[in-house]
Amino acid sequence: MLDQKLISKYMEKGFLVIPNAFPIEKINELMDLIAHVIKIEADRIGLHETDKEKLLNEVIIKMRKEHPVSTSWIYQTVNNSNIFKKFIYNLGLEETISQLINTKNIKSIGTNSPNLRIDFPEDKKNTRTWHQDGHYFLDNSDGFDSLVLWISLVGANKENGTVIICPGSHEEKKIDPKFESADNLLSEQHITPQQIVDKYPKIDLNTKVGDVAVIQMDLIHRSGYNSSDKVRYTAQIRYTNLEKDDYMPPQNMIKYSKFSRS
Ligand SMILES: O=C(O)CCC(=O)C(=O)O
Repeated sequence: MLDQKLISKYMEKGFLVIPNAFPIEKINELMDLIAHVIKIEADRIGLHETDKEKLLNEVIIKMRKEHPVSTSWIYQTVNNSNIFKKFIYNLGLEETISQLINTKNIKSIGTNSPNLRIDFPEDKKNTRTWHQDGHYFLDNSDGFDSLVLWISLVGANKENGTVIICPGSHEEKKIDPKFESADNLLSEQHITPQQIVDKYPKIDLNTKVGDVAVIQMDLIHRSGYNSSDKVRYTAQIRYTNLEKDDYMPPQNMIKYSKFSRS
């Protein structure tokens, strides 16, 4: 449960960092799973390694350079694994979420788009530029009815490209974005105009393993640049208030890609 002071801070700034939001064992179990999936693919292409840290960094970084399709397969495979779903749907933060999206009943929390992020050193292709998640997730129209939970699976900071936010920018509500349609590699983009971004100070979220950031749906934010030599692992899930009259439950389509792995 959050006290009123923290709730007021969230309402004013549009974000909150909750330190040590859940036991480290939960993160360890998920990181074991990620290393396990990397090992399945690494063994298949002849990159034999058993050390967890090496699998999570050196091996997957090498794979991305030499077998990029394999890293997409790993990403999608983790997202669909039993352990990832168990992790993301059992964070145990329902009371906090209910307070922040203001549901009358704790049962009235909807979810959308749980996903792992694997942010590689020096990558620019998969990072997100300035945006508001409210343009991508239409479950509720009011930014305070939904939020993004951003989970630090490793420590995140400026060096490894942590998320950068514009505190207070949620007050703008939804700003008309510049739209870029999807191409083969990138999904569609709703980019916040730079002149709006320039009005705000910027904060690089500094988080430790097990900390979570709560981001109001209209808050302007972006990915940083990972200039370290390690992968930045995070997980995200969106929560929505399904009591609201305008609540639209999303309908997910099952889509399969061929994954021509070498
Ligand atoms: O790079 C990040 O961790 C933030 C990504 C993000 O803002 C998003 O996926 O909506």
